[in-house]
Amino acid sequence: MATNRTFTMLKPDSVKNGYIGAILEKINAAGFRIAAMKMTQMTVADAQAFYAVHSERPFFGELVEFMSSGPIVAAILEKNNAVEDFRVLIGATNPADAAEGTIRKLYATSMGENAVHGSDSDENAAIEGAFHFAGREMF
Ligand code: DAT
Ligand code: MG
Repeated sequence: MATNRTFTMLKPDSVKNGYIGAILEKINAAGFRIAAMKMTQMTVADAQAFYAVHSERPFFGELVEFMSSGPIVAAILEKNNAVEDFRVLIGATNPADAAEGTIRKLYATSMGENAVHGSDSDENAAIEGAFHFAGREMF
């Protein structure tokens, strides 16, 4: 089911560096409606489960450690073509390769600490949103 929704996390580096407001401004300006939002912190077990698809990758341990290291802002965003348009707005995984003006180009520091998450499909957007939000927290 195509939902026109995507899921994002402003990662621990964004929160630590004081970029919550600036990143939300970019998200707003790009025309996304906030359908759910909260500040939360993943446990190691949460991060292992959220990123289970990457469990065999060499960077998995580092990823889990980083993503559970501090608070994040989790959100569900709504817009036509949300998944694809949000991936364009955030830019490439490695900020060194991210296009000018993208969130990762502006606010990320490295491949591992790359400021924001964006779902890669409608199916994963629904799974990831449900991982962080109860039904009564989605609007
Ligand atoms: P994306 O977040 O752009 O969807 P991904 O799903 O391939 O990228 O990887 C998930 C996260 O894992 C990514 O945001 C940062 C981290 N990561 C990916 N490749 C990495 C690498 N080669 N070294 C360190 N961290 C990496
Ligand atoms: Mg991904």
